[in-house]
Amino acid sequence: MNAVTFSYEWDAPQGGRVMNASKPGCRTVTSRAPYARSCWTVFVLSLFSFALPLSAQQRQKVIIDQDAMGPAYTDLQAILVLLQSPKVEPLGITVVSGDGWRDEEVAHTLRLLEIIGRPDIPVVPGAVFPLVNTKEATARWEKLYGRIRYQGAWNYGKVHEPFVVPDLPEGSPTLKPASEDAAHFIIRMVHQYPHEITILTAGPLTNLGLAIALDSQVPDLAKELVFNGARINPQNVDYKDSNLLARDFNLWWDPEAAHIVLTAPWHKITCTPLDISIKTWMSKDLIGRIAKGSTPLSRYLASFATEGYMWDELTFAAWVDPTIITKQEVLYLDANINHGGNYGDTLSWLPGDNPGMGEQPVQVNEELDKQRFYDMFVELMTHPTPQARRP
Ligand SMILES: [Ca+2]
Repeated sequence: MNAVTFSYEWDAPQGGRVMNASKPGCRTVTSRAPYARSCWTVFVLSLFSFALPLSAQQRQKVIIDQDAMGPAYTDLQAILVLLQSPKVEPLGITVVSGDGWRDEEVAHTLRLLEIIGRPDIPVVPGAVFPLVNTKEATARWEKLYGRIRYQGAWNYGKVHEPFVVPDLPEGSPTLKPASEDAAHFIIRMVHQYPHEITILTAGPLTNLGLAIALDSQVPDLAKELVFNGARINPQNVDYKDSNLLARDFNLWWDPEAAHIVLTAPWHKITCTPLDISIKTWMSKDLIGRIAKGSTPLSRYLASFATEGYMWDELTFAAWVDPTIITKQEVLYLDANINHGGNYGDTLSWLPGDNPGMGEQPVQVNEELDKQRFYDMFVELMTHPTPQARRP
């Protein structure tokens, strides 16, 4: 990726639907002349933007909400997509249980910030448990309806008690988390910067559900919501966690919170569902390209990154550079909160078919330019961390 393309990506306007990813930075035009002028303008501007770091006013404020299991892994690698982008001003990372327990995830996140030189970013502990769902209720559910293979902190990896923080392979952090809780942090930030903050979340939605329950102004005061979750109707894919077409972990772990969030009046919602995430793959080749970097981050990823779907990286990268996405569809989404056989499943409707019970239109990412995504990811993971402090 050359410097011009690189710099344009960080300055690309947000939220646009770009169907022609073969011409990065140049959206659909009606004649050759405007296209040429447009590209020349982009070229000149990009030279300046590459030379000059974005000011704090120009960077886009984000709150990163995540079940931040590590080391590396999709959760922390997605956080890195944002922290490595010069266009992003991270206000804080709010952590929720999901893939792991909150306190272990907080420790992994703090250690990562130490490694990349961003100890200034607050790490804010959030919900340890879902609002209603429990491990015991899930065990009862399985007696009736069958096995649920992936249950995050309840059955994945080295299972331990919720508040235990085991020794971390990447080393234990000396940094401490914020004393505020995630819900109140989110509320405080959206009031401090009304309509400026993009909330990007790629874990269970408990923190956001709690924030909205405490203060119903949160969705209106945020600029937009970007989330990973839902499972619409994946086709022709080799993904076998279950044969049920509608179960996705982030919605399933806390369906009630997901229902609160998905029926709240956000100004804009963008979803990266399971369907598109499983078209990506963190391959050995990709890890090898990152390992050639010479930064503390690239060395960290060389040590700890593993092969797998790039669920959360794609979710956040598609917001940083929307031209990665080549097809979107507007759907209305919710989580099933009936405590029967479909508890926690994704509910989805075409516009006009939705029941009108508060569900919101969601821009659902459906197709991507994989090579563009992979190249962007390698570039982000190997260049120096913006705003990094060195001891
Ligand atoms: Ca996640």
